[in-house]
Formats: sequence, C-alpha cells, structure tokens
Amino acid sequence: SECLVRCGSLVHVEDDRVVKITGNPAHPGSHGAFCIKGMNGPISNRENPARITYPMRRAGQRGEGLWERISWDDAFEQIAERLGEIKAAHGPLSIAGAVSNHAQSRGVAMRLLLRSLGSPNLMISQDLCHGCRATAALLTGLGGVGAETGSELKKSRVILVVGKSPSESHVADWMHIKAAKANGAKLIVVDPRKTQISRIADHWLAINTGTDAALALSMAHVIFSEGLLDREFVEQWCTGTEEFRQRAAQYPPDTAAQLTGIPAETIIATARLFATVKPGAMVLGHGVDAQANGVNTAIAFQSLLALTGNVDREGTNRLGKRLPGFQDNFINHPDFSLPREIEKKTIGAGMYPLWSGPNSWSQSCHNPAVLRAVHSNDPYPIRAMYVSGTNIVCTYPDQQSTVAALNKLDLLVVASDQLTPTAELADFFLPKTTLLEEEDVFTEAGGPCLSLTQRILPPLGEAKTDIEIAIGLRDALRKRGLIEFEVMPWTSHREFIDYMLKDTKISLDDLRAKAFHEIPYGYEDYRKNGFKTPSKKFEFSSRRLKEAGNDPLPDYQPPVYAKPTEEFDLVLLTGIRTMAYQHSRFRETAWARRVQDAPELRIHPETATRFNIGKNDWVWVQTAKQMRRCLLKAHLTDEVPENTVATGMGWWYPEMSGPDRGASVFNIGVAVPYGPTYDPVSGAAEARNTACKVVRAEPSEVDELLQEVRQAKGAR
Ligand SMILES: Nc1nc2c(c(=O)[nH]1)N[C@H]1C(S)=C(S)[C@@H](COP(=O)(O)OP(=O)(O)OC[C@H]3O[C@@H](n4cnc5c(=O)[nH]c(N)nc54)[C@H](O)[C@@H]3O)O[C@H]1N2
Ligand SMILES: Nc1nc2c(c(=O)[nH]1)N[C@H]1C(S)=C(S)[C@@H](COP(=O)(O)OP(=O)(O)OC[C@H]3O[C@@H](n4cnc5c(=O)[nH]c(N)nc54)[C@H](O)[C@@H]3O)O[C@H]1N2
Ligand SMILES: [Mo]
Repeated sequence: SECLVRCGSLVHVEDDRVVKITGNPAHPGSHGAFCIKGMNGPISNRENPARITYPMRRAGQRGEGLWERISWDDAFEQIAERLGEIKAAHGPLSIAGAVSNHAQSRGVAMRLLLRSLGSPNLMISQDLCHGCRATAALLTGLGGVGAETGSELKKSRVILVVGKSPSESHVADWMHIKAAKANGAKLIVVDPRKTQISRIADHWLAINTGTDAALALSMAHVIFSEGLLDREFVEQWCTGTEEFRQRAAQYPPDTAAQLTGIPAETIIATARLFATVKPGAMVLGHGVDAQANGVNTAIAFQSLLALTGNVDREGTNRLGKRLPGFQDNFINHPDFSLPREIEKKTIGAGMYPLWSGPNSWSQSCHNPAVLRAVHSNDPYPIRAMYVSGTNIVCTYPDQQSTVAALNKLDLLVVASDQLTPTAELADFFLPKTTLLEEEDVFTEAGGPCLSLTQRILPPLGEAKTDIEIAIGLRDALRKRGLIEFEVMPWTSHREFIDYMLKDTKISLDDLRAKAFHEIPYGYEDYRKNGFKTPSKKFEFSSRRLKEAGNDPLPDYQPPVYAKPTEEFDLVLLTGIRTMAYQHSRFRETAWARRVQDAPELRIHPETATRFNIGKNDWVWVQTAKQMRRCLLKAHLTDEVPENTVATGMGWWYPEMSGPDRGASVFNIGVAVPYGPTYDPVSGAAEARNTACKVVRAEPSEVDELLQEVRQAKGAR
C-alpha cells in the first residue's frame, strides 16, 4: 500500500524474516502484476542498515547531524511542551503538518492530531500528484480520483491514455492494456515522449507539453459536429451540453493542431475512433496534472467520457464503488471536523475554496502559501510543523524555499524510518514502522475491493505507527490541557481499524484470512442516485465552479513555464518514473542503484551534439526564475523529442554527508519553481515541466563533488 498502484502481494516468511514477496494472482485489482519495488522495497525498508528505530532530539545546530537518543515518553512530553508554548504565543493555527499518501492511516492520524490542537493546516503532496484530476472528478461528478478503470480496461475496445507511462508507473494497468490490445482493442496514446506504451499504440499523439486541454476540446468538437455523441446518455445524464458544445467549437482541429503540434487529421481520426468503438476507456495520468491548467484539462478529458457514454458500463471508466458501512471518509463527519469558521481559515481556502477548506476535495492547504507564511506571517504565522511519511526537501519543487522555511520554524518534528534530507533538519526525530510492520485497511478502486495491509512482523526496535504516535502525542497534549477538540477517540491502532470496519459486517480477522474483500458491484450506478453534483448529473458546465467565481466550462490556457524562450529553449519534463524508485525512496539500496545509479537527463542525441554533450557526461540544467542549477548525468535517447529533455525526481545520495546528502545539487527540485502561476481552481503549480537550458559541466567544476559520491559509495 506504499505505492498507489497497490498490487496484491504474497509475503513469504521464514522464522522471523521475510524472505520473498511475490504478486498475488487472486487479487481482484492487480491479478498478480508485480514489480521490482514490490519484491525488494518492503524488505529493504525493514532491514536498512541506516534505519533508526528510537526517538532522537537534536543535540547541535539544526542540520548539524548531532543527535541524542531519548525515550518515547520524553519525546512526547517535550514536543507537547514546545507545542504548548507555540500555541500560547501564536495560536493553534501556527501549527501545521505535512503528509503524503494522505488517504491512508498516516494521513488520518496527522489530520486528526492537528484538529485536536485546533489547526486545519495540513500540507499534502497531492497538489503535485493527482489533485487536479480528483478535483475535476469532484466537479464533473465522476468522483474518486478521476474515474477509475482498474480491471475494466481488459474489456475495453478502445483505450485513450493521456500523460501516463504505465509500463513504468502502473504495472497492473500496463498488464490490462496489453491484454485488451491482444484482444484487438485500439490504443491511442497522448505523450510527448516515445514511451513503451507510445510504441505499441495505434495512434501516438506526440503533443506539445501542457497543451492537452486544446486536444480534448477539439476532439469534443469533432464528436459534436459529426453527431457521434451518445445522445441518450448525454440527454438523460448530462447538463451544460450546449454551453460545452459552443466552447469546444472554439477549438476546430486546425486551431488545435497549431497549439498541440498534432496534425488536424490525427485529431479527427482519433476523435472518431474514440467515439465510435464501444466500450471505450480513458487513463488520465500524472502528465496532465500538477499543471497551471490542470483542472480544466482533466475536466475536458472527463467530458469526452460523458460525451461518448463511457461511464460506469462494462469496459469503461467506473464511478467510485464503496463498501456499504466502511468508514473511510469519516474525516468529513461532524464528529471529526473542526467548526467551519476554523476550516475556512485553512491557508489557501480564500483563494482556492475548491482545494482548501470545508467544501474542497483535498481539505488541505495551498502548500506554497504555507511555506511563504513561515517567512511573511501572512495570513498569519506558521511556527511549528510535524512531517510524516513524506520527504518534502526532496519532493517539493523549489527546494531552497522549503529548506529555508523548515530552518525558520520554532519546532520541526519529523517521523521517518531514516535520516532523509528532511529529517536531518528536525528538532525531534520519531522512528516509524515500515510497511511490513503496519496494518491498514482501505478501499481499492482497481478491484474494487476492501484491501488489507497485514502486519507481518513486529516493529523493529521502538518504531511506532502514525496512529500510535498521534495517540502518544495526544495524551501528552491532553495532560497539559492543550486539546481543543476531542476528535481522536482511539487508544490503539487496532481500535482505529475496528472503527473503520464496524458497520461492514466484516471483522479484521475475516479480512486477515483473505487480505481483501471484493465489493459486489453492478454497472450504471448513476441510475440509482444520479451523479454526486448539485444537479445530480454529469456537469459539462460546473455549478460549483461558477459559484466559486471560476469559468464553469473547461478551457485551454497556454503553459507558462514550459514555454521555451530564446535563452531557455528546451522543455524539461520532470518526474519521469523509473521502475526501481518510488519518488525519493530506495536510493540507499543496492538493487535499485544497480538499475539506475545516478539522476539522469534524458536527451536526444541530436540535441546532445548541439550542446557538445556526450553519453554519461554530467550536465547542468538551469531554468528561469533564478532557480539553482541541477547536476544530472546525460542519457542519450530518442525517446524524447529534440526540443525536450526529461528527468525523474526525488534524487539524493543517502551515503553523502548531510544535511542535504547531495539533494541540493542532484535533486531536480532545486531547479523547478513552486509557482506562481497557479491553477485557478486547485492552486496547483506548473511543477512538472519547465523551460530550461543545459550546459555540459566541466570536469574541473564537478570533480570534487563527484569524488565525494564515489568515495561514499565505496564506503557503503
Ligand atoms: N516506478 C514507479 N511507479 C510509480 C511511482 C514512482 O515513483 N515510481 N509513483 C506513483 C505515483 S505517486 C504517481 S502520481 C504515478 C505517476 O505516474 P504516471 O501517471 O504514469 O505519470 P508520469 O510517469 O509522471 O508521467 C507520465 C507521462 O506523462 C508525460 N507527460 C509529461 N508532460 C506531459 C504533457 O504535458 N502532456 C501529456 N499528455 N503527457 C505529458 C511524460 O512524458 C510521461 O511519459 O506513478 C506511480 N507509480
Ligand atoms: N518535480 C517533481 N516533483 C514531484 C513530482 C514530479 O513529477 N516532479 N511528483 C510528485 C508526486 S506524484 C508525488 S506522489 C510526490 C511524492 O512525494 P513524497 O511522498 O514525499 O515521496 P516519497 O519519497 O515516496 O516519501 C518518502 C517518505 O515516506 C516515508 N516512508 C517510506 N517508506 C515508508 C513505509 O513503509 N511506511 C511509512 N509509514 N512511511 C514510509 C519515509 O519517511 C520517506 O522518506 O512527489 C511529487 N514531486
Ligand atoms: Mo503521486
């Protein structure tokens, strides 16, 4: 469950060690699909020689690397005391949290702990992840994180894949798509890169970065003007159709061709194909998210599903299916919520009410605004932060401002399994359990099913789960009278899980026996209760967008940073997934480093020649906006077009010296800005893609640095 793909797995135990992990063919979502991370990651995390399994308090200057071991009791008491001082001086809103994978127990633990103190200020990573798609799905009515396909993909006859490279990022989807293709399904792929899936596509649309909304609108125009829509579905289940038709008409294929770089004939041909072959499904990936026009883009593509009636039928995109009684959304229940007046003070709720605050999908902060507030006290001070299950120094863009903000806090608590560049800056380090030591239940959209992560082994050393840590902190806070709202009623991790299951008639023990419970489902759920929108229909024109003062219809906006200039004449794609890594994780493991040993710059051979760059040369990548430059190793490949270079994300060298452990040089976050130019609905920054220039690094400049990498590696 640490990777959002969540392939079902079988864990083989001998004595008190996990010896092997394999895919579970019986799992209803993944059908046995598996990858190198699943096989190795959980074991590496548990057995990492650099793992820290006891609480520590900073003993030197922040980031100096001097630590003193303390007991859990002392950690809870001292953190509670410091939080009390900060709360008294600056109020509860000055305490913030950061978490990733926020829907899991760690997100619930963090959110409820903050609410106990009276703060709504939580940063999640989903503004960099699937936040735009999920917000769009909330507005259109598709729900979930933007229309799930899961194993329905196998049954599709035409599949539209936009900005997703499942061979690297989603082995289950990849397997299902290949199965559909083997059955004769047609495949349309929209990606600037020649990925593995682009190579097997019937139509590969090599789009100009950040222009996808124009493509979707133009396809909608073709479908409208040629009368290819599913009239019955649209008439009965959609609203705003005429307004949407008019908007789409502004993007005839010739216009869209100029914006997207895709020939008009191809736009017409793929629109016809997607509208006439049934059933059809769409996979919208991260390539169109984390963009300043991300919500509009996702709405435009989701609208293609509605236009063609490919909604919640066999072989199409499903609506989110829920297990009756399962409490996975209880954070919205009044018993667990803060008063609305407080929720409305969430940093970001003023500007982005559909992202932050009580009426939003994410109910989290606008992250860049929180980091700014640390410096500016605007709209109010942020003085303390608790960070868990995320390595924000390595995974937020604009690393310098993240580090500067963390350094300026009065209190930074980091829960982690090892000293990441984020944990290095902490005042208190709290040791966390890793996957094999944790128990979690969640609904798995891919199945759909209720899934369980089993606790296979007892925690190592003194490691605790996020729920256990939150309970310990809550108790220490309560002793000092610092709890404002009693929203965390549990006394153990087990009680928390039992609470989620209590109305399902399934006990934890039942679930342990099988590890998942399939959710019985039918198709066309909307016939029962309609769509979850104000009109109960799929909204081409969104009432909630209109009420929030936004354009209610999807539109195209040109990309801002990703637009090349004379000086920065290449487009940099970031976050390209590689099989061995999960964001910033696994850089300390030999198995992953054997697959990829350095942060790469994928560059076309012609472009490399133009800049006098050879294979394996080190290259400086620089973007505008006075960002720092980043050092990457050239990997010559024609998978990127000549005007584009691409890299991954999250790099650091765990073996290098702290506090940054190489992240301030080798992590692409130093070069990528975190806005402004924000999506007007979700506040997402154009954080994935940026115009850049590349310069070969002179050996004399980087030799010393690389020497440290090599030496540290020798010592590993
Ligand atoms: N191995 C591995 N798997 C992972 C992860 C991991 O770190 N490692 N992370 C997981 C997580 S949290 C996520 S969010 C997913 C992300 O995985 P995906 O959803 O597959 O997204 P990415 O791999 O980030 O990008 C997909 C494609 O988008 C293309 N792209 C870039 N810009 C644009 C654009 O403007 N338009 C279009 N149409 N395409 C564009 C890129 O070339 C890339 O091929 O992967 C998950 N799976
Ligand atoms: N430039 C750029 N930036 C990006 C992206 C991009 O494409 N481009 N992608 C974005 C995306 S999609 C995402 S999702 C974010 C990801 O950003 P993060 O969530 O920050 O990335 P991770 O490296 O997965 O998180 C690592 C931390 O999770 C904790 N952890 C690891 N294993 C375990 C475990 O077994 N149990 C528990 N409880 N905790 C564990 C550890 O503290 C670890 O340091 O990054 C985003 N950042
Ligand atoms: Mo993500």
